[in-house]
Amino acid sequence: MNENLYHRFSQSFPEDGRTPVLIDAEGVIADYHSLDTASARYANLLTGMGALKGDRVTVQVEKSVDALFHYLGCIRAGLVFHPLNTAYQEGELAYFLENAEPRIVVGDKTSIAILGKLAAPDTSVITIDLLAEQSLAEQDQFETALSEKNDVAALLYSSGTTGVPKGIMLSHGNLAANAETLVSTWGFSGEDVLLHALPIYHVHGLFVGIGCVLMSGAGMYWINNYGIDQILSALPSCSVMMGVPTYYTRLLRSDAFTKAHCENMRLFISGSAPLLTETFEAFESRTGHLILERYGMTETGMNSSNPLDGERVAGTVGPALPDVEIRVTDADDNPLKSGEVGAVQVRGPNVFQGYWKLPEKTREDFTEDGFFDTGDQGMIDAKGYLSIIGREKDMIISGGLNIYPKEIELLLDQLTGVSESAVFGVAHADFGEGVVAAIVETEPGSLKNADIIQSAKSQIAGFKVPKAVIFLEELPRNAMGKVQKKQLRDTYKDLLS
Ligand code: MLC
Ligand code: AMP
Repeated sequence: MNENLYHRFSQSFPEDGRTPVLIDAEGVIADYHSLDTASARYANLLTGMGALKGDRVTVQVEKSVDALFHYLGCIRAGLVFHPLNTAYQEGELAYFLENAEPRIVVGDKTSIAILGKLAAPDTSVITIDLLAEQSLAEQDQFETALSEKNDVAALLYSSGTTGVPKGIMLSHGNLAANAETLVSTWGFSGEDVLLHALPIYHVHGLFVGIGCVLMSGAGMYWINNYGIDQILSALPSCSVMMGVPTYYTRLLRSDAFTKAHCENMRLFISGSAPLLTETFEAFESRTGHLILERYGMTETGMNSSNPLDGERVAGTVGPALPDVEIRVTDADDNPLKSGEVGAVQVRGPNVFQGYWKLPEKTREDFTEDGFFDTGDQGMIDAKGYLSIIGREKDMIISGGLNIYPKEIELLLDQLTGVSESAVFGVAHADFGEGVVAAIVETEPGSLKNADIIQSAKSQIAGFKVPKAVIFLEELPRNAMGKVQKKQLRDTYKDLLS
């Protein structure tokens, strides 16, 4: 059997190819037949450019319909799709291009010059616009590549506590199994229209959103950039919405948002960051809907979800998905009893194939009996519902995007006049958590906040740039010399709210 993700999707496509798959404010953008032929043309074009099964295609482009068709073309051709956040700057991109060793690099007008400069000499570097134009000359049929379950379909990077990004290898089997489980857990069908406003360079928008739609023959209302007016005008045409918590807090802050917008909606899903109980409650009282919170990560796809039909409990991420095992353990990987807090570990067909070129690190993160250690701390209650209590990893989640303090600290420490720094997260009214940098100067009084922020802005993606900088005479440390981030978080907890 062909385990290629696109092949698995295509088995759920509606019989009538004229069924809409993409709509927007103007009407139908694409039906299933045109999605199939467009992805075939991209697959023909990419293979014609010399890309072979398993080759990486690195992509840094704004969200668009062409970007979606190109993604599906890569999958169909058995190529490894490697998407990058469009906010990444030159210094960040250099590492990804060197490490992933792509055969083809795709950018857009704004990024192509830098991508071209950074790519290895034998790489094809091309804009998505030119690809789209050239694809029109290709055959609109393509025999989807034969893939095995464990063949890698996508490579997504996550930074990690050392500040060096790790490539996460996700297979066709991982992505298909998770999409199928989510379709049945959340009751997706051909009747659904998903409000798709998430970026398509992360797991949430790329695999969860698109995966649920294509694995059930549903439709998507396609929004390239999250904007409150677009969401409000889209909602009445939709039945399901997916978002990070910021999407919901922004909706609640809009006085124009009422129950009437939700008349056709059956489900609001939140994930990628903790949803505050106050958001859950305010949303219920405004709309009558209980937001369904689920939990996942790039390495594993989705692991747990509050139920579609049963009780949705605020502050929890629900029971494990049907084919996923979740346990909470002590430091020696021994399972703990319900109610006890420990490491969250996961096993199942959703769990990734390993870190790209890092077999040692992969071994470290799996237990002997095959569970992946997520780095999250949690607790499972007597009903089997998981709560995420904290993180063992030093990580900030801002507006659903992960930021690893080490990476920012390494950058700040290199600035002239900085002796040392500590980066931590505090509550932020819009983004859930916001980045704060504490800096010790080599000469007290010599640096200005604005200069530090400006330097950071010129070197790293905007979402990682500290929202506030504070100057300290020294960093708080324990007897072992370790910086006390908890103390910093507690002292400055109201700085950004
Ligand atoms: C943008 N900015 C952010 C930010 N996004 N700052 C902190 N955190 C963020 N997430 C900054 C910009 O650099 C800019 O700074 C200013 O805020 C406004 O930028 P913008 O582009 O206008 O912001 P906006 O379009 O409003 O974007 C905010 C957002 C977006 C929340 C809509 O970040 C978003 O779509 N987040 C979702 C990310 C996502 O898909 N996560 C899933 C990961 S998968 P300045 O200084 O220049 O003004 C995963 C697994 C799982 O985690 O379980 O799902
Ligand atoms: P990423 O590495 O971007 O895939 O982010 C995954 C991390 O996001 C997880 O390890 C969790 O720490 C966090 N996360 C995802 N969903 C939730 C949720 N519903 N509640 C709390 N944390 C979450």
